[in-house]
Amino acid sequence: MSTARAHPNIALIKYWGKADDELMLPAAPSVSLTLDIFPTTTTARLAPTSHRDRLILNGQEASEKALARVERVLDVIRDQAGRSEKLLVISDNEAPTGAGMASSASGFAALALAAATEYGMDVNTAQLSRLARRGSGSAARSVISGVALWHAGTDEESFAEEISAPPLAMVSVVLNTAHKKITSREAMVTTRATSPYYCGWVESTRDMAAQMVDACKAGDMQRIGELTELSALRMHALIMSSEPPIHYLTSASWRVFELARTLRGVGLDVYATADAGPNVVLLTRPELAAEVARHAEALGKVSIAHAGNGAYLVEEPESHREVL
Ligand code: 2P0
Repeated sequence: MSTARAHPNIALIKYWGKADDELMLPAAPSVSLTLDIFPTTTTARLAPTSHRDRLILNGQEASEKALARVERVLDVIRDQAGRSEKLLVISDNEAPTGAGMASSASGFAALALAAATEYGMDVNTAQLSRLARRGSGSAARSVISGVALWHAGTDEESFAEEISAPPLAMVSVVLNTAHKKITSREAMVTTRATSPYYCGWVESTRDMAAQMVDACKAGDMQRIGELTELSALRMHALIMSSEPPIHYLTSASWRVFELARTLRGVGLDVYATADAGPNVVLLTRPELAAEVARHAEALGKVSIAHAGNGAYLVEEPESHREVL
């Protein structure tokens, strides 16, 4: 059996829209920070006598929908490995429910490494990133440690790689809002099909990603922060311009964006970003994280994260051995 671990990532330059829905190719590059909190640990074991893969997620037999998504990725891996045996997959997420951290990025990054290893493949990080991408676009980035640039382009070209960056911290602010969730995948399709701003978004994201790489390499915290907030605001403006409109940010979210502006007003490097939901994440310097968290505590439940490792192999946990 083979066990791998991976962590969630938060995009500094957002991915929103695919160029190819089947190959999971993004319309534009994106840049993210892999975090050091809420890992997913996934064990894969060959099940040569089974006719179907099996998935146990957080101790429970997974839904047909979740299993089908995993099977699609495993089929790609089997094809490349020249293998046909099915797998038993056991996966556990440490993100508490409602933590506002989607587990698909860490989940598919850990799955790709565990499964490729179990099939005897010797994959480098670029290959692994391409495989993880087939499960969820953002998973391509969770394979990578620290700051990752995920390239757009062809199947071969579209993988994430590490880029040099200064130390960064993120303070996630989970807001207490009941919110009807439209999945990113569905919302991306609606946006692409209906927003008149979509082409502008894709073009400006190419430009922001290039600027972000330069700012990271130069260690320019202010520019990294400005671009991070700009990309998030442009993405949400784009999403709101879909027909029918899609709203992820709430008045509580905007209060956290306001807090970032207020703190910048007193000279602190604090910038806000948000994904496909109401929760907001504050990007800052590691030495400011505790202070930023104190300021944000009144607005939501805070957790502090720093740069984390990409996907790596670990010993299988006792709980997985019991299932096996
Ligand atoms: C991101 N998001 O760059 C953007 C910002 C959400 C908002 O990547 O369809 O779960 O599986 O490729 O990766 C979430 O979308 O979508 C995402 P699929 P995914 O982090």
